[in-house]
Amino acid sequence: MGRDETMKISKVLIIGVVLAIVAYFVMNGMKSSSGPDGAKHGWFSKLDANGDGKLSPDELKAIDTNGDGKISADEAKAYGIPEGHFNKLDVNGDGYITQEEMKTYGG
Ligand SMILES: [Ca+2]
Ligand SMILES: [Ca+2]
Repeated sequence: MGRDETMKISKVLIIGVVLAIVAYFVMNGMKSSSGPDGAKHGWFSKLDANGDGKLSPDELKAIDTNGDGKISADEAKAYGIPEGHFNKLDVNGDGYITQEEMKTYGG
């Protein structure tokens, strides 16, 4: 196998990977602009940076402005989460959304 051939194959691979990445972002962009008819809401897609439908601790940090590891009603409001969603997410009703509680919503 010649050197040129190897180069050609890796070029095709790179193009394939780039196309897959572009397609992934295009699809995600369409999802978040399609409005509230999906199961997930706008703030959720905004928060779910990698688009896997779940919120990781890192993603939750975007709302947790005081860094105590849980989301208070004020932090949720500041991020644009409607009060009704907050109450639904706060499963045990202690006034905070923990990562566990977010999991039950996302998963
Ligand atoms: Ca907090
Ligand atoms: Ca709670």
